[in-house]
Amino acid sequence: MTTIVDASVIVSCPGRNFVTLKIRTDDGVSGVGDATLNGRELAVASYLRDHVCPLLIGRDAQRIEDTWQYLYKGAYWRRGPVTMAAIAAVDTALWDIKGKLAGLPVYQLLGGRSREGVTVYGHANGESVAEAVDDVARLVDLGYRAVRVQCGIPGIEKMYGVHKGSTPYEPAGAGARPVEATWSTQRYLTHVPRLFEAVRDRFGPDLTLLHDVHHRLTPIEAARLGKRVEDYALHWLEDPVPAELQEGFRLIRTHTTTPIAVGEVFNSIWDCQQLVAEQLVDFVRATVVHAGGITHLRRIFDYCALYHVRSGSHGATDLSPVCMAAALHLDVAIPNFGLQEYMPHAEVTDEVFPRSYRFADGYLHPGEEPGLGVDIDEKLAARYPYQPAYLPVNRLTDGTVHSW
Ligand code: KDG
Ligand code: MG
Repeated sequence: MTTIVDASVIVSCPGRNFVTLKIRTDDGVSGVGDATLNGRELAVASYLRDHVCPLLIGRDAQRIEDTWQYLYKGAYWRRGPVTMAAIAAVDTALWDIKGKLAGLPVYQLLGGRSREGVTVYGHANGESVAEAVDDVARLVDLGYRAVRVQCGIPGIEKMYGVHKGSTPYEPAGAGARPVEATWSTQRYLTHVPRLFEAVRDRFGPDLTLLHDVHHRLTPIEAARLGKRVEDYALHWLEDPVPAELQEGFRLIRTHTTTPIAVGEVFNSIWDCQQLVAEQLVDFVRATVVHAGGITHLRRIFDYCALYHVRSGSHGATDLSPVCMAAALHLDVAIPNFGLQEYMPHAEVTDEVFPRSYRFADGYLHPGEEPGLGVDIDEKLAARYPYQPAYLPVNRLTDGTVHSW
């Protein structure tokens, strides 16, 4: 038996806030797990420190499934982003330890490679259509095979996914309160088709294109947009509506053949059970940190495979390099991999999280180091203390709170 002797939570802000769990065992092997929940970081840190870490001491580090069930069923209160991010961190760290003990990269423990590399999509954006089209060219030059495109909308001041400058896009704003943005569905629906018409004109039919609606439409509005952009053959239209109402996606499906991706905020298989079983979506975007770790995400993707639904994991910068490493081991192993989002982290983040995964020719490669191939430099992390930061709140022009 390999016994857990220590579990500590590291909250740090190298470029942005991250919560990381480090588990140590009696034979000197340690593992890391990401527990970052953007804008609610300290809630997960407390859940781990106050309620989970004490329970881990003395447990067998090799019993990953049993520990998962113990934390999930044993809490009585199931699911939810805070609980599932905490369980994910423990699960990820235990897979890291298991890989190191076996002397194998984690993907080998998941069945080995199903592909040579993990195809990723990058983010292109611009205030205007012309700027966004130029930004697509930048990504194509970097070797990306798939590109998500967002652009400013005339009359909407702060548009999701659009930013200036060369630093990575970061929607969470530092400060004690969220910034507020305004939204107009009418303006958005009029403008987006023009963007994709321009992108297809410049790049032709072969480039894989995606767009993130970021939960802002109703099902019938989403149906209208999906129908309107069919000629531009998007690979997916992401989060067209908030997905609490799973049956709402039937309405979208009835009207359009534009493929649908959903689920970056999902934290359990039950969030997509009906969406998948009724084949109402094409890609599930859950990822390791928010969906219960490698163990639970594997269960979600195996379930998806029965219904021709593929993975499309979330990979924004608020998921730490620990989450990205874990996602890549799963991506490279599962049979129904679709696409992986990749937003490179800031340099300072990469310094705090040394990692073996690397980008080449449009793919990410998890690397061959035993375990996940990622760690946290705790001394360096301590130089970047937590800073309050929140995601924006959205309002309609009359002041009504809308989904952001
Ligand atoms: O924390 C929220 C971000 O991760 C989210 O806004 C990014 O929608 C997103 C995406 O597709 O990357
Ligand atoms: Mg998204």
